[in-house]
Amino acid sequence: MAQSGYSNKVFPKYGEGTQPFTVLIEGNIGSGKTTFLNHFQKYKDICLITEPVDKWRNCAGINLLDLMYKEPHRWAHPFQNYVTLTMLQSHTLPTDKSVKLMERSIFSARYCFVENMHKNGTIAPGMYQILKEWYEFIDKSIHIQADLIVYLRTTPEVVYDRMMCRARSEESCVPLEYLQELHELHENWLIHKNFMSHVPVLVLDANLGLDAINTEYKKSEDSIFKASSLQPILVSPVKKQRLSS
Ligand code: TTP
Ligand code: MG
Repeated sequence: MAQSGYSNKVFPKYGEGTQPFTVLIEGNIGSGKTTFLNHFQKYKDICLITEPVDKWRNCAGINLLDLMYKEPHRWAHPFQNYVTLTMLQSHTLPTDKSVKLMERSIFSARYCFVENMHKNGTIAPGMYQILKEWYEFIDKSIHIQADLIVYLRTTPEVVYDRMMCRARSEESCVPLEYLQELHELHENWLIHKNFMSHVPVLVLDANLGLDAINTEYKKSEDSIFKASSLQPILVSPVKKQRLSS
């Protein structure tokens, strides 16, 4: 049966023209995405959006992240549905700032996590198909601003050690192989450019320890300010005190 109606008309996507220059911070689990974002707190005109992991750990009192790791065959699919919703909320969140910096995106959920769950059989073909159709529908109807991707590139062994040290309770069962699989998918996407090749990618060496990484962060600051034409203004010391109190 023919699809109804709209075939020749181009309708605007939801959220089109509402978002500022947007930088997506990507990289494996434990690569330092939150730390990277925190580095930009000192600037005035930047909207920082950390990942909605708190929502994933507390969805009306239910820890979906934990359930996903404990019973993946049952919970990975609803979990990824919720990730999609919460990421969309972040992508479309209104802001009057000139630049938005986001920890992850709907794209890493799709190209790395969901692909991996499909490949290793954690989600059944029907579940994968539902998520694919959601993504296709979103592509057509919702505007996702993406002007630059910062890839915090690591080796799986380094992030495995970090993940074990920070000891987020839900992740205690995550094996090194899982991080290796996710690493390959990040590499396919951001280095080999299998998807979204039109968005520029800035690659940083995120294996470095906290001291050395500051130089890498500085490099990225310059690139972000240049690409977005933002004149960086520091948050005043008084405000800074208020933020941290
Ligand atoms: P990350 O999104 O990698 O965030 P992080 O805070 O661990 O990273 P960083 O240290 O660099 O700040 O992962 C958060 C958790 O959510 C992790 O256990 C992996 C999981 N996750 C999924 O299972 N599916 C997804 O689609 C996403 C985005 C995360
Ligand atoms: Mg984080």
